Amino acid sequence: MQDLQTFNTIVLNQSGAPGDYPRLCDIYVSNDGLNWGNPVVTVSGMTEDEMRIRLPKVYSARYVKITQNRESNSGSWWAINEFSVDNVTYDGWFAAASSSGSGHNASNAVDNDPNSSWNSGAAQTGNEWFTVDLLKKTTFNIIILNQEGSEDDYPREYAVYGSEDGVTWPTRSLVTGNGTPGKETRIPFTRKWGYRYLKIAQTGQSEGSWWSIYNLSVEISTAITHPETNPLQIRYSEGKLKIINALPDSQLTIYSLSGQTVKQETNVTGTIEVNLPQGIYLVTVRDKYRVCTEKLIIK
Ligand SMILES: [Ca+2]
Repeated sequence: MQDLQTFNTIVLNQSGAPGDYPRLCDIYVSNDGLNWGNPVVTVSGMTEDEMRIRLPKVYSARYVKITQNRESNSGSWWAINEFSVDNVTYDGWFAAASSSGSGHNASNAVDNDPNSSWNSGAAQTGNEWFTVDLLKKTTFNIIILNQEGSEDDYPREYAVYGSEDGVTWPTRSLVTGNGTPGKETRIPFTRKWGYRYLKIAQTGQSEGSWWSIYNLSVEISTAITHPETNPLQIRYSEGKLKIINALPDSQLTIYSLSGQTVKQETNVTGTIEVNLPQGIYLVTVRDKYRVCTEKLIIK
């Protein structure tokens, strides 16, 4: 660009050939045009007149390189009518990902639109990551990954990292766990953390499922103060089950030894009367975060 430019957005105008958008591209910036380092962002294109590509932060650089990394199914070329950079003020969070499916950029997971989504564009191998810039240091004790439109695309295993600058990430994670099939994966923490930058690494494998996020949010939830220090417990005495530390919406199921459900109740807290014939049963109580199973012997 001949001189140093300050920018956080790259604009690719392709209005002359909207179908000739880059299917998947890596963007690099450099001060000398020789040393490029790692891509600052990876995005997938769409048929549109102009692609505005948001970078993870404001860069001061003279050189920009864009590599196009995916074959077009329709035999399209790649066209740019006009290239420019811009430095604009953003309100929303910034998100980036290790890869993106066509039309499913990382920004779709932080746009507050329940219908738009990011996905990894490929089956989970354990090497995916998703980063979010919350724009300021933010306190949270739960991360919620909404995956409502693709309920099987939950992260099989995850590790969450926090960073002060979005560049240096600690080797030690804040938490690890398994995602949940269904509408959302809730990632609870045993204490409150404050970070501006978050990274969720997907460390499990799935043969068929991609990883999708429709909406990512962080919250402080008073309902989950330290689930690990207040473990879910089940006790039985004289015809009554006592459920300890259950959260609202928890569900109790009693199974016979052959696996049949003999009793089911929702919103269990406190004490529950059990009127079952003599025998051995399994009792399970589950809430949003935990499952507790105990053997129940009725004499
Ligand atoms: Ca969305």
